[in-house]
Amino acid sequence: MSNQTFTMIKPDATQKGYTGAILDQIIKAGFSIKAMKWTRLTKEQAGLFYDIHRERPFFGELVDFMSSGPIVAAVLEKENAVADFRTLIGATNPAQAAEGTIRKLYAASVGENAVHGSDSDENAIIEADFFFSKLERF
Ligand code: FUP
Repeated sequence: MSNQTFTMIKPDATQKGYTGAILDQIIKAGFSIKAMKWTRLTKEQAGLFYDIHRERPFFGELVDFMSSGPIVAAVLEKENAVADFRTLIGATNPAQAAEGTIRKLYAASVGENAVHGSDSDENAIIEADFFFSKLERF
């Protein structure tokens, strides 16, 4: 069990002005920020990040959406970070997300679902390394 996870606040949420509220909810849930940046993915970068979904029917839409506006990328630390963060954000489809979760509060659909959270310790490391060098983590 690792104590770090990786998140993105996705373009739908940054463009609707939810960045501050989402960060506030993350911090109040006990996560501390180890690295963070405001950036925008190119289509190529979004495709590389979601490479595992390349053969899925929604891949094109996913890449278009994830490169459609700015995102916040961050590395978060807390005991049991991966599982606790998945609980905080709720189900991939906001219609199935539990009350009070970030996706229930801020997501519009399964495609535009406000936040990303790593699904395993292994992927948390891969995803954090995609965005951040060692010099950017404190
Ligand atoms: P999650 O781990 O909750 O982000 O969900 P997945 O890894 O299953 O999916 C990654 C992203 O693909 C989701 F955030 C949104 C997108 N997606 C779709 O657009 N349509 C789908 O049917 C499933 C996922």
